[in-house]
Amino acid sequence: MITTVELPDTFNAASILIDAHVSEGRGDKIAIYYLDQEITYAKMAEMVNRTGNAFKTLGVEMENRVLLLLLDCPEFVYSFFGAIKLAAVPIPVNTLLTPKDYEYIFNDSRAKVLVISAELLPQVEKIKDNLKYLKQVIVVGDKKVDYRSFDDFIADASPVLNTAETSKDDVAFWLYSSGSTGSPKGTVHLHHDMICCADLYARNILNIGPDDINFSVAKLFFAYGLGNGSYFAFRVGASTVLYPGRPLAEDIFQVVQKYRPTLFYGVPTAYNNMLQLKDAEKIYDFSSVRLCTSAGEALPATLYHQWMQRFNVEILDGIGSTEMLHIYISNRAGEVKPGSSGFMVPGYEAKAVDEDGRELPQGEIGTLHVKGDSAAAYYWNRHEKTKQTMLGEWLNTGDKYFQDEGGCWWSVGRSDDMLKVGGIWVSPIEVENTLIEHPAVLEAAVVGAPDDEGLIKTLAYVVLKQGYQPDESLAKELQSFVKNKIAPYKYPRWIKFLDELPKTATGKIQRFRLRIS
Ligand code: 3UK
Repeated sequence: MITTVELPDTFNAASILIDAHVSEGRGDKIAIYYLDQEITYAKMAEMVNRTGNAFKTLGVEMENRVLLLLLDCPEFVYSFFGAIKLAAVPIPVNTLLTPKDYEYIFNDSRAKVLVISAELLPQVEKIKDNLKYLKQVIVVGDKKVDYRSFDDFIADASPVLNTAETSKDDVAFWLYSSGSTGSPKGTVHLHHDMICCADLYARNILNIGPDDINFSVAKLFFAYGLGNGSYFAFRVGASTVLYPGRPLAEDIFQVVQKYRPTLFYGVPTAYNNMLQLKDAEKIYDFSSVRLCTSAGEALPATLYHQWMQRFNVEILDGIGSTEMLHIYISNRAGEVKPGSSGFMVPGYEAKAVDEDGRELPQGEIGTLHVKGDSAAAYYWNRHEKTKQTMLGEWLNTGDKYFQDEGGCWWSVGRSDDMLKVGGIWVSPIEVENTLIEHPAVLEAAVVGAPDDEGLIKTLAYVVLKQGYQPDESLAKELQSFVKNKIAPYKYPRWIKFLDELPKTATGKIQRFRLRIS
């Protein structure tokens, strides 16, 4: 087990993740599978250098930010590590946002250069007159008359690039945290952070090695996807499959069948959608996958069991965040506790605290604070938020958790989602997980709503599976179903049927949109 990650004071993440493979003789190994291309470590290192040199010609210097608004593709990797090798600061941006969001992020970051997928250009063109700092746009994909193409941009750039002299604590990249309320926050990560996550989580928990092929349903712009789809593989000389399309269930299965990944990184919604495909386990070959992971939101136990039964491979649920960069509490292969987040990843520490920040005894629900070397240094230009979240060595996750007698951590929702009904905590997640065990229910979101007395009770929004009709008798049936499965006081006093649930761009249910005050 690796419990501490030692790095020299002078350190650049691109040296270990990109250049070491060539200097240590692994240049011919495949780093990236993309459509019909197989990109070796040598080719990747050359393209990283060319891209870094091309950034220099635009005047990009140490500490300058570069925005990446890219679908998953090799140019993402070249731009990300090309910038890092220069000591510039790449900022991968969520590709599912609105023009208004881009206006905020681009101006907040003050980046002068944007690398963008051609498909996403229309989203930015709508707001281009409002962008105060952006000067140069490089387009990946179709050639656009008004813009410089990525291919032209790097065509004459030298394939040799010296690594900038960075310290292990230099800023390496930012990620904007999606946040269900308020503006997104530029979360600042340092050069040592990626190595820390790769060693503590991917090597310790997934036992990742050079023969692994990684495929992440979560995209590279997401902190979860960035590790899964890039630096986990590059830490150990393994391969990654990059897929630019939307993660529809059939397409995910087809990607798996084509590239035969050994590690599959999903999110609960994706597993749920994949399970909705009748006979998928008979139609598609999933046998190359030795381990699946899940993060982003808690994986309900029923999904774990259904998946296990049909695909015979474990899903390791683990909790991570943009701030911690990757997963710090996770289930272990062979020892999964379905419905839980699992145990501490070696090298991290956690505690559940009360409102005054005092550590609570085992078994009590509190706010989860976590400590570990991959934690973000601060939020850009958000001093108050930084002070509320980064508490010295500890980081306030805003999640409600408790630890059982065995040391396993269980999520009971976000601080702001937890409900007190009749003075007792009710976890909306527990009620939701119970509802989706009912054969008619596809998805559920539970929120607090006031009754005639102004007391908070639970209200469940339910999306039905195809073939089921919403009516009063089904609502009653669902209520008694919950009453019979968990503590009766937790049953939803009201059931409302919806066609779909409001979700963030990354697929999390937005309970706050459903709340009635
Ligand atoms: C929630 C979970 C229960 C939790 C992420 C893995 O999701 C990631 O990052 P975000 O910044 O959101 C963080 C918040 O999402 N959450 C995530 N995973 C779980 N809740 N069980 C889980 N397994 O509220 C957390 O604070 O979008 C996940 C790796 C890197 C990540 N950035």
